[in-house]
Amino acid sequence: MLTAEDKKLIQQIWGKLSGAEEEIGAETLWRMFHSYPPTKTYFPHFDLSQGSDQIRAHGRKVVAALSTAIKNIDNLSQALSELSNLHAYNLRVDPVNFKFLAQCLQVVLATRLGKDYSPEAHSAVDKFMSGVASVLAEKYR
Ligand code: ZNH
Repeated sequence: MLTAEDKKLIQQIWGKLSGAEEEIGAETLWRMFHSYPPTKTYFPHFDLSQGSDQIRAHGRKVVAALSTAIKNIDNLSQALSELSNLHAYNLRVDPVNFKFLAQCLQVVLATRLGKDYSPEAHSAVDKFMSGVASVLAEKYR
């Protein structure tokens, strides 16, 4: 699925984000809530205003989980197994939403990185996020 070149690009892109994880996560979530309002229904207990403490904290967690996934890119199922349980059994997030989050992350990365976000990097991140989404969705029945 991911080529060696894809993996390299993902690592490079991620390297450029270090220090900005919380901001990127928060921006991604905020975009998701506004571009795809039904996603808000999973967060009735959150203050969803832009830059709220809860959005920032959750954004940080989501990006940290993606960083873990990148470190274990050849073994996503195992690396994300607990998160997969959480999303399938506890949170029951409809898997369609994983695509929305991935979309919003792409937009945030493109806006921040500009030219550095080459079509090749876009494609690599797209494949990576699809891989993460399939793992997060693999326990659904
Ligand atoms: Zn999720 C949670 C990740 C998607 C919804 N998440 C969570 C967490 C993490 C994550 C890390 C935390 C956990 C703990 O704390 O332990 N996610 C993630 C990722 C992804 C996701 C990586 C992709 C890629 N989610 C998602 C979506 C949704 C969600 C799409 C919907 C829309 N999550 C969620 C919720 C929660 C979570 C609701 C819980 C929150 C709180 O805090 O409450």
